[in-house]
Amino acid sequence: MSDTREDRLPPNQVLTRKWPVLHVGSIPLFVPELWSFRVSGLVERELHLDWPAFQVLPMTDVRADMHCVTRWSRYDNDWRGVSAREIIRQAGVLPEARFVNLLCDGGYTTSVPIDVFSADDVLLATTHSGQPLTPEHGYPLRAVIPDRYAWKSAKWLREIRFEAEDHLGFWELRGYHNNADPWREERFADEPIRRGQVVRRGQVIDGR
Ligand SMILES: Nc1nc2c(c(=O)[nH]1)N[C@H]1C(S)=C(S)[C@@H](COP(=O)(O)O)O[C@H]1N2
Ligand SMILES: [Mo]
Repeated sequence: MSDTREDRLPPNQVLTRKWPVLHVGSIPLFVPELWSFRVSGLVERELHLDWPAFQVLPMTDVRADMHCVTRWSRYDNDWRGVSAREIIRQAGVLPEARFVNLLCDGGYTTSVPIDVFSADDVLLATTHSGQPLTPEHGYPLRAVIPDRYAWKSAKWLREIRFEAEDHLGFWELRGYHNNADPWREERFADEPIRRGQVVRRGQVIDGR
């Protein structure tokens, strides 16, 4: 796609050719011997992989645009990693699973409904532009969810949990929109959601 295609830039975004680094907290130290990746929750088979085991999973290439809610967009990011569909298949995700909760080194969390996670361009990425991710961009592993604002693309990913319930993540608990569709400009929640609230299918069902 060409950079000049008007329908490629979501509303009120600005194109950047640089690659900004954005996160809360500090970059976690990667210690290969201690690193593990877990797939848990409503699955037939929990996956528990060390770094060598993760790297031999089947890998897929995805070229995708990236849209941060702070209004920068970056086109044509070439990612390589394990597709979300491959994870779903290997773990045997159960039909009761409705949400995917993403947990990172350092405590950052976010979540998406399973249909968003199941899109064919969702990856657990290990490389960008043919090179291993740099530490500031998520080395060794990050989520890439191109159809949502980039705060859903969790860096330093360590676990994904398939669950019936949604657990609001770091930014979602701080007033950001839980759905985060850049084309609909879902930047902020109409009503901030409080810690402890339970949300199912986007509806608050328990307002403790
Ligand atoms: N673990 C973790 N992942 C994170 C964040 C974070 O604070 N912690 N920030 C998110 C936000 S707001 C954005 S815009 C992207 C930025 O990714 P980049 O630094 O590779 O550009 O990472 C997302 N993933
Ligand atoms: Mo962001």
